[in-house]
Amino acid sequence: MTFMTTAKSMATLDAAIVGAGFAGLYMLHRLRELGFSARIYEAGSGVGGTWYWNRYPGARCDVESLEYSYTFSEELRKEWQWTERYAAQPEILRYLNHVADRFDLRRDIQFDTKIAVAVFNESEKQWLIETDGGDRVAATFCIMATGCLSAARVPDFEGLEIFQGKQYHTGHWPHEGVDFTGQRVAVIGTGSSGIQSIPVIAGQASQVYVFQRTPNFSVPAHNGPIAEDVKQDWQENGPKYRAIAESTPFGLLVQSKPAAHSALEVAAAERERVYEQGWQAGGFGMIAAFPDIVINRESNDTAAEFVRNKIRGIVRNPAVAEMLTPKDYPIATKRLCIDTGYFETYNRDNVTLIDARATPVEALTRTGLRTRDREFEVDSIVFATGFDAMTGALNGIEIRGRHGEALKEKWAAGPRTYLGLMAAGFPNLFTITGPGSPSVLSNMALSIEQHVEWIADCVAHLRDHGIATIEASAGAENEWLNHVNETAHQTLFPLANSWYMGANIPGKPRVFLPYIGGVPAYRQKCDEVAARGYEGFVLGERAARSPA
Ligand code: NA7
Repeated sequence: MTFMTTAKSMATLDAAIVGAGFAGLYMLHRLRELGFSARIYEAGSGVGGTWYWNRYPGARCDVESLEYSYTFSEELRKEWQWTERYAAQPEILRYLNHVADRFDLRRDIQFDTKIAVAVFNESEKQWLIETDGGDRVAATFCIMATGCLSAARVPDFEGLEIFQGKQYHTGHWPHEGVDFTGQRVAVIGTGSSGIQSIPVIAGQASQVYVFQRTPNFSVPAHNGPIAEDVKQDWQENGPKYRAIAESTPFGLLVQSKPAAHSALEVAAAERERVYEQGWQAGGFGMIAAFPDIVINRESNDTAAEFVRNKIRGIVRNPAVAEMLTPKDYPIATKRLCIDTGYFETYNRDNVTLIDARATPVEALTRTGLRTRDREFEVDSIVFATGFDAMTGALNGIEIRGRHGEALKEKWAAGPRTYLGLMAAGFPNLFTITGPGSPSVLSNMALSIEQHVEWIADCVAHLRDHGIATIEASAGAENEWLNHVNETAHQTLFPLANSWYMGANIPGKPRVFLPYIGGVPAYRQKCDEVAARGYEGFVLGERAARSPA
């Protein structure tokens, strides 16, 4: 489908924002504060993005609640009280609803609306946007707040339509919840979503069959209530902690005190002590202990072996423990999972682990599913099979820039952006936490705030200087892409078949999608670019009409 009408009869906006998650909500607020007219288009019936859709049992953020928060408003920061160290999905969704209400955002959000087409009109210098319901809008700026993990994916199994039981994808979980009591349940996939949901499902179901293609490294969350003194400390020092987090590679406080030396420079006993301390503390601390864990294979092996031994110590059946033990990729190069009782779940009598690499799921049947070896009769199938990460949601929209070029075509060999913010040939189209930015390799809340503020400052600059368009120059885009790739290849990340590499989607180009140069270097680059009059961007003609 291609946009055919002219802009004449359409509503016009300064900015159309796609998505009402963490990013879209703040973008709307920020633009409104600057006096722009803006509207969010959101596929769901409510705000929340990831936290609206991912309602599977056990869903939690793997970044600590106190850090996974907006910091742009002191009032908001002071009035909101997180209850748990790692907030569960309902609490995060409540938070985002609170934000939407507090800043009166809903009146500029159109729910139940997917953007189908966005085409840049060269003569008007506007984006012409069409929704799945046929609504049309013209906007000077189109801002994609579409999320990095929002295009849920069910593998292309034969028989999906003939299975008579219930099927669920963790990323599209029914709002009313699912009671698995007494059921036989198949769970396919052991990434974060599988690892979080399997213990909860196993507590209800009569029998759970877990189909594992690749075992994952996982460390305990040690979740629990946040102590009053910790809350108090954050009330007083929250901004200070955010500033410290911003100085760390992944924007996480837990990285603020890494050892100054390689994991290999300490005696084995000391290393073990450090890892044990991290394990006992819970969360990402264990792999943040030494600075070279994701750079040096030998260092990485020491951390990986520590976790492997933990798995062997927890899981009673040695054959099952071996199956659960990752061996063919470095720890943390697939996203490290943070769990509550995951490996312990395999000590239950009602949980069976199936090696879906040795015996892949071949097809769904009327009563369950079939591998090469045997059939499994089940009442429900849970697809914890992940997402077309970072590019899936964008490629799901027909986006056309100058000369009708499709973004999907431009990105056929992998996404090309400058700073993960803009793509050459697509003027006035911004991607919040787009490919080529730290995004999923950072605390998303922190990176979203940085992007939103950069984009808001940028469009205000254009308005104030009467400039109609901004776009990445082809040269800057090339240089950035090379830098993103070179930086990734200085690490161990490309060694894993991860969604960071696009490896989970058949046919997807195998390139490293986020930027791993670290939050501080990235922020500095963005700030410098802006301070030098948007270096690397082409600022277009004077506006025919001034936005706002
Ligand atoms: P992930 O991390 O992409 O995990 C998906 C899982 O599904 C993973 O174990 C895959 O195995 C598995 N998978 C995918 N396709 C198949 C087939 N055909 N057969 C068997 N198993 C399959 O998605 P999540 O939703 O768990 O987590 C996404 C992110 O959300 C997470 O990293 C956090 O950042 C939050 P594979 O490893 O590809 O062999």
